[in-house]
Amino acid sequence: MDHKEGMYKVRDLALAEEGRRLIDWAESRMPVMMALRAKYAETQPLKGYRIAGCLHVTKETAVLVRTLAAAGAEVSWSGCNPLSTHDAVAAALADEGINIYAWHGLSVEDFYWCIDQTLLINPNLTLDDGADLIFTVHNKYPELVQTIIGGTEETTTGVHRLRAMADDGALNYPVIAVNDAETKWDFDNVYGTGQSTLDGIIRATSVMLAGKNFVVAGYGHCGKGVALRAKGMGANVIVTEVKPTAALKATLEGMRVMEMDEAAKHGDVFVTATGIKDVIVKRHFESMKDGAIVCNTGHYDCEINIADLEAIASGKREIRNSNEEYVTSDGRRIYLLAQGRLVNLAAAEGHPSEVMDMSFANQFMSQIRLAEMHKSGEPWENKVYDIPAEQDQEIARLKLDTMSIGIDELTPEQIEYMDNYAAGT
Ligand code: ARJ
Repeated sequence: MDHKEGMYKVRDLALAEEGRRLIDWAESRMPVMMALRAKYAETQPLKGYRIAGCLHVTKETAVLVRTLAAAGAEVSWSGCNPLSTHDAVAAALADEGINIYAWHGLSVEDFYWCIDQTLLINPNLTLDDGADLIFTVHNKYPELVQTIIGGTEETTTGVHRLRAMADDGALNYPVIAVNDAETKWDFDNVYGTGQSTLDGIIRATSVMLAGKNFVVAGYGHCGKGVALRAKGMGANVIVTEVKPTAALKATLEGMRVMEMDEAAKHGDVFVTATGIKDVIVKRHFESMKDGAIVCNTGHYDCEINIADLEAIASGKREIRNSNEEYVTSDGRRIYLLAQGRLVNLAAAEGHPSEVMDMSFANQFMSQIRLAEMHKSGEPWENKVYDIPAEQDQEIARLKLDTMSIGIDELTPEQIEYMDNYAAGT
């Protein structure tokens, strides 16, 4: 372990060169971020701001970190999941002078120690994925709230937590819900999760997906993405849901919908994508087929009740990377991937850079917006804010430009027609 007090703690600084190559590769796929970096390196909108971030330490996140630093910010960082840190990327960031506390496979105790360290810079902005950092600030270091002007949140689960906090009057500074940008949830959550989840399952198992009964729990944006891609690979997709409209959508999109109690008997592969705990529990494990593969792509590791699996297992062994074989007392083998943590980040590399390009453009622009709000001297309320619709269109337009895709423009006559409610048959 390489540790410099007040600066970094990473697995091995000697990995920095490998990490730099990974980040350079990601940069070559993230043209929107590179354009924003070039633009804001000139104007330094984040100069004088100290940002503490808690988000998966991947090559894509490193591009965000470099961009925040290029715009003038002082940055400190930790990972938001014990299994998603890429040690080479962490080493490269430490080597570039970023305060970073992250290594792969850390304990839950060390996870919170890392968050504590990132707060030593006395941040005035926070950047979360899952709200663990902002929650730590509120719970453990409430005095920091006085100098924090705002925060941003990356993911659905975090936005849920923050809205609940705001409803309780317990949120003590404004937060922008990056997740709720159209250029985030409609791309990252759907196509990002779809590809990276299958990538994680394939890396951990190498199984053929065609012909498998592939059970997806939850047909929100993430579950839908996974189901669509699994279907595209030739799997028979079964969806389980609690929400009637989501179940109907899944049905009309060609998925079979049934209760988990029934799906448990048929599934060859199970993926949870609900954001809710105890989606797969003891009675489900008890009815699964020999050889069933179980994993999660929701934010926290509570969707699959692992204690229940342990309770019915007579033994377990790691059969491959990110793949543990549990043998039940009646002799069936059940394979749990990535210890029930985000399979796409723990067993693969998370979403592809191309889609994180838009998610992180929203993060970056939202941090700048908070700094601008602060400079304007007109503070916001302690609420959860959406990103402005113009930001979505601007980022989408930038992305299209980098893909050399042109779109049409409305003529003045068309605009007039749209606004004219009197025009009918
Ligand atoms: C960093 C990633 C990556 C990646 O945006 C996604 C989200 O909402 C998360 C829930 O924790 C994960 C996050 N994500 C997916 N892929 N963050 N780098 N490559």
